[in-house]
Amino acid sequence: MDKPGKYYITTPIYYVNARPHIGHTYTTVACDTVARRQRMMRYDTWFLTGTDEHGQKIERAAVAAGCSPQEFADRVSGEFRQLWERMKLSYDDFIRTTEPRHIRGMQALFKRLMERGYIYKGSYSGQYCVFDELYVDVTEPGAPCPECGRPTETVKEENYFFKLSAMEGPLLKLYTENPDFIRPEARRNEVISFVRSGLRDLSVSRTTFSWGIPVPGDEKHVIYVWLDALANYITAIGYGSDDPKDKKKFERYWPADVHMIGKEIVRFHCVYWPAFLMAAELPLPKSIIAHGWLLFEESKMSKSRGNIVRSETILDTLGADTLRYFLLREIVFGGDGSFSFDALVQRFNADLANGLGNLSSRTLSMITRYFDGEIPYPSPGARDASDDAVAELAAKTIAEFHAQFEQFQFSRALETAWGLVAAVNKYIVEHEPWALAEKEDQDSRARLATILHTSAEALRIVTALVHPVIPESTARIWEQLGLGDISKLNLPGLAWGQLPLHTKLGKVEAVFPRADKGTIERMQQMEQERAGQAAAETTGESKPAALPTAAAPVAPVAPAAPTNNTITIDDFAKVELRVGQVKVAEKVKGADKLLRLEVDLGTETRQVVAGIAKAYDPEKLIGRKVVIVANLAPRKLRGLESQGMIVAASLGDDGVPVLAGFLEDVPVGARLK
Ligand code: ME8
Repeated sequence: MDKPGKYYITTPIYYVNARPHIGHTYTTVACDTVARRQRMMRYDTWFLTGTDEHGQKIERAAVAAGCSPQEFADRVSGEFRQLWERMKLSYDDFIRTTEPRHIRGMQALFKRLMERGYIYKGSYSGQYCVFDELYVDVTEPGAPCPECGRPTETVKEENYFFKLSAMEGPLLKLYTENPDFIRPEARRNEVISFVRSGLRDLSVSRTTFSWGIPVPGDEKHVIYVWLDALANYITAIGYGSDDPKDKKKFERYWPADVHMIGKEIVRFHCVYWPAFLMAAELPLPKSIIAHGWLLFEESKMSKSRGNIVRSETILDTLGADTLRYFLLREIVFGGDGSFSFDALVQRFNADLANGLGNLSSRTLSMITRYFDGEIPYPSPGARDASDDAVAELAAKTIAEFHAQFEQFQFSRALETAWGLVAAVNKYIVEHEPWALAEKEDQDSRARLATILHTSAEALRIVTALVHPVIPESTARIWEQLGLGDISKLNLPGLAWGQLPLHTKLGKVEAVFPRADKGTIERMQQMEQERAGQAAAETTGESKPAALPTAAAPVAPVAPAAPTNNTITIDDFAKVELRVGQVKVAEKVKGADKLLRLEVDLGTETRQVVAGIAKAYDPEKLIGRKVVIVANLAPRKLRGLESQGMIVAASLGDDGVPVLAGFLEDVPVGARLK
C-alpha cells in the first residue's frame, strides 16, 4: 500500500464582531473530526482555523464598544481560541488576519496579482453592503442588499479592481472538469449558474476607512476584506515568507484538500478564491465543502438575529462529546438542521447513555463480575449463528462507516455505527448472559464467555470508529477495555477478531450518566442568564465595554468541572426524594404510556403523571411504595398537572421503566439522602 500523503483542512476564519456560538462550533467540530480521523488514517494532517479581523464591520463594532479595533479583535479572537481550547479541538494552527505573517503574505499576493496584470486602478461608484462586506448589484442609494435585506451604502471611490471578468471561462472549465470541486451538488449548480450569468470586475480596495491591510505602494487604500480573509489559507502555511522552513511548509501542504464552509459564503470560496489563485498561478484547493445552517427557533442561528446558543452552556452541562455527537448526528451534512435543548437531551439519553453507554457498562461490568475482569476465551464449540451475525455486521459496519465518513456523511456514518450498538444491545438482552452466569455447568460457562467476548469485540470496533467524533469518552471506554492509549490505535487495519484474549480490563465506570429532566431547564436558564449579562454589557452597565450584539461572554470554567457530569453534595441536597404510597392509579385517556397516580407522601397526597403504563398495570400499583422527586416544579402532561416525578430505572434501548423500591419496610414520607 502507498504511504498516505498529506491532508490540509481549513474552517472559515470567523469574524470577530461577535462571540462564538454553536454555528461556529459546528464547522470547527466537523473539521476537527475529519482531521482526527485523517491522523488516525496516518495522513500527515494540517488543520487550520482562525479569525477574520479587518474591515468596516469590525471597525464599527469596535467604535461602538469604545475601544480600538485591535483591542476589540484581540478580545474576541481570544474568546474563540479559548473556547476551542476548552473543547480540546486538535487544530494545528490558528491564524489571525492582523498577524504580521498574514499581512506580509497578503501584500505579496496583491503584488503578484498586480505584476501579472490582474489588478488595475479604476473608479467605483455603486452600492456596498457593510454587513456582508459585499459590492452589490443594486442601483438606488440605500436600496436593500439582495443577500441580507439591510440598507446598502453608496460608495464612490477610486479603487483597485481585480479582473474577475477574465475568469469566467476558466472558472466554468474548472467546475466542469472537477465535479468534486464544490460539494454538495446543489451548491455546485448555484455557483455554475451565477458564473454563467456573467462576472464583472471586482473592487479589491477601499479608501473610506483604514482598518485593513494597506495596498503595497499605495497606502491610502486598504485591501478588500474578502481578498484579505481568503488569503489566510495560504499565508498561514507560509506563503510570502522568505524563511526556508515556511517555504517548505507551503510546498508540503498547499493546495488544501478541503475548505469547509457554511453555504452562505460559497460564492467567495468557489468563485473569487479560485479566480485569485488562478490569476496568481497558484494551485487550487481540491474541494470546497459547504454545509447547511444550524437553525434555532426556525431561523438561521446568527449573532445578528440574536437567536444563538452558546457552546459553553452545553459544555457546562453535558460535555464536549455530547455537543460534538449531537451536531454531527442530528444534522444531515449539507442540509439545514434544527437545534433544540430537547433534541440534544433526547439524543444524549437515547444514543449515548442508553446506546453506547449501556453497551459499554453492561459488557464490561459482566466481564468484571463473571470473569474477574479478564476478556474471556470465546470457545469455538460454544458459538452459534447469532455470534457470527454480530461479527459479520461489525465487518460491514467498518466498511460502510469509512465510506460514508469519506463522503462527509457524518450523520449516516454515525447511524451505521449505532446500528451495531443497537444490534449488540439486543443480542445481549436476547441471550441473557446474567441468567447463564447463574448456571454452573461448563457449557453455560463457555457460552457466557463467547457472548461477552463477542460483545466486547463489537464494543471495541464501535469505539475505534467513533473516536474522532467523541474523542474523550471513547478514550475512556478504550482504557476500560484494557487497551490503553487509544491514540495508538491502528484504524486502517481495524478488523473483527483483534481483541487480545485475557486482557485485563481497566476500572469500569459509566461514561454517559443519563441526563435528568432538569437538564433542559438548567441549560435554558444558563442561556437566559448569559443573554441577560450580554444585554447588561451592551447597555454599558458593565465594564470593560462590550460587544454590540446579543452574544454573551465566554462563561468562566466552573470550578466543579461539571463536564464529567459530577455534582456537589449541595447540588444533590437540593433534590427532595421521598417515599410515597400509591393510592389511586389509572390510565390517561389517549396516552398509551401514561398513568395518573395519586401518591400519599405522609403529609399530603400528590397527583403524579408517569410514563410507566406499558410496564405496569394500574391495579398492581395500588398500595405500592415508590420514590418521588417531591420538589420538582409541577408541569402539565396531557392537560393533567404532575406534581412530582416517580423514580425508575430505565432499561434497554426502549427505556423500559422499573420502579425504584426497598427490600426493607420504609415509612411513607421518609426522605432519601
Ligand atoms: O463569514 N449554522 O465569518 P462568520 C452553520 N469571516 N454554520 C454557521 C452558522 C449557523 N447558524 N453560523 C455561523 C465569515 N456558521 C467570514 C469567513 S473565510 C475566508 C471568511 C459558521 O463569523 C459557518 O461555517 O460570519 C459559516 O460559514 C461561518 O461560521 C461564518 O462565520
